[in-house]
Amino acid sequence: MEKLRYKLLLINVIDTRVIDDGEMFIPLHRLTSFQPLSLGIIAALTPKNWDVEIIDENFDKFKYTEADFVGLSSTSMCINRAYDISKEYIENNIPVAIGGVHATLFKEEVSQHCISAIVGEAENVWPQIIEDYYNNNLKSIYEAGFADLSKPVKPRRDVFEKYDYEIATMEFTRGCPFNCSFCGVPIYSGHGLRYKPVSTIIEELKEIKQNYIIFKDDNLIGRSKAHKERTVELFEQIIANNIKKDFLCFVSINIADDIDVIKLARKAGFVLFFIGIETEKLKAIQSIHKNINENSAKNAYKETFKRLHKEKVAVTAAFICGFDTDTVDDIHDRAKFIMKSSLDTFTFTFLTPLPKTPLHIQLEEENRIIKNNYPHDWIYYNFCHLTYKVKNGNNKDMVEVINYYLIKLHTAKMFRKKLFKSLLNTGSLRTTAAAYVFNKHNHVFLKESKSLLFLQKTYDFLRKSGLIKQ
Ligand code: B12
Ligand code: SF4
Repeated sequence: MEKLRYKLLLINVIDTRVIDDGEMFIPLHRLTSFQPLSLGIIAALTPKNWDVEIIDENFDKFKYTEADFVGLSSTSMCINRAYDISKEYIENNIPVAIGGVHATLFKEEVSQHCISAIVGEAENVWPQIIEDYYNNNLKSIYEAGFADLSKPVKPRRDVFEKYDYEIATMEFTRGCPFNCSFCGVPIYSGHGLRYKPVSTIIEELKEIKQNYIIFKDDNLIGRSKAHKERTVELFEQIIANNIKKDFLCFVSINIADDIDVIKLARKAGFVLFFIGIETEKLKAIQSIHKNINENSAKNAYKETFKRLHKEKVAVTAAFICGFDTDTVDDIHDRAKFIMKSSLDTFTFTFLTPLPKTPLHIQLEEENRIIKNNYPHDWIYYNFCHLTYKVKNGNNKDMVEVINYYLIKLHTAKMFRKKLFKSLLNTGSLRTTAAAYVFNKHNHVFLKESKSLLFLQKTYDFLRKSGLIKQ
């Protein structure tokens, strides 16, 4: 007899194994883990006679849980753990589907470790997968392609209630029109920008209870005038609908070109922009085809940071180490730049030739990839390892200097100094608090800092009592 109710288990797979001496990988701090939207979307696509449970490994280590069907979402660096989890279920005759970046890039590899590998976006295939499950006819590979975001699936946010996410996740677009050689986004999410209707975003925003919301879009501002107009419409509608939240988002540096757009963004509640600065050296920027940064880099990004700060917007600047133009001295310079510059928070990681990117293809052609025992070696592609042979000097010196600064830059003292500067530069407690929240997971020593925790509690109190508005 057919069952009346089924159980679907969806897992956001995070591999936090420590692998080498060089390992500096920090799992996301549970308070800054963002809701995994993919799982909310799959839950929404699942028929009502299914109970859906999620496990987010940023919070909970996976323990075997009974289910009728299991869906795993994984990046490349976590895929070995996804294979281990999948094996456990398949041994118990429970079918497993794996989707996400890695399955999209390596369907043949992934399909050997599960029942169904999903290439692309769940919206197009999940209802069919459920049908095939009922008919015991699951295919080994599903080619889903890109979803039509003009008819978006509203993620089921009730499944996130299991965890206390401090930051809710939203998405307006998918894809990125730029071509940075180290980045997988144009390959994986597409080179054009696909948009959800602004009205859907507003509807979703009205239902979110968290104060902090991150737009997970790869690049919320895009490149062209038409892109800018869509983003401006989003800002305007947030204001018109009187939505009072603190927003964080990822943007390219051209957001700072237009002061009116910055003003509008801040009025809508966008208090922090995460920008791929990558390096302060012009020649390195040119080597990775990040042309959009060239002008701003010429004056060490000073003007850009100043414009944003003047409008009370904080900057999280992402830095990368190990470009072909980089020497050990360049890494010293990069770290000094981070310490001195007015940027509010930062990330500092190893250049990682993500699979199928132009950078990976180039290094493979030059026979310089050293972590290539796949699938095992995908675990090294977590931005904490050198997976290729550096061009200048040797890997040992490069790893040593990067690790040295990883520790030196991530101290409570540095964090306090940056926060103090944020307050001074932006004159806004609200903006400074957002910078604090976003970067918490980046600072392992933070837990030791009682003064910072005291400040956060005080700020939360002031915000809740309505004393902080700007
Ligand atoms: C937001 C984001 C983050 C957030 C975390 C979000 C979260 N809660 O997981 C933050 C900023 C913390 C982050 C961190 C990192 N990230 Co990140 N991140 C993203 C980003 C921009 C969006 C992901 C997202 O939410 N998409 C929205 C949802 C709806 O789409 P989706 O997840 O792709 O899911 C769809 C399909 O893939 C599919 N699908 C997914 N899973 C499943 C499962 C099943 C069963 C099925 C059927 C379908 C399916 O259907 C979904 C709906 O359409 C992507 C870029 C991108 N364009 O995807 C990078 C990306 C995933 N990140 C990446 C990386 C490398 C990292 C870091 C290592 C970076 C770093 N320097 O430290 C860390 C690792 C953190 C960790 N511990 O895992 C890479 C991964 C590359 C790879 N080959 O694996 C990406 C692709 C960016 C890039 N540069 O290429 N990231
Ligand atoms: S601008 Fe950002 S998301 Fe777009 S290709 Fe470059 S690094 Fe990737």
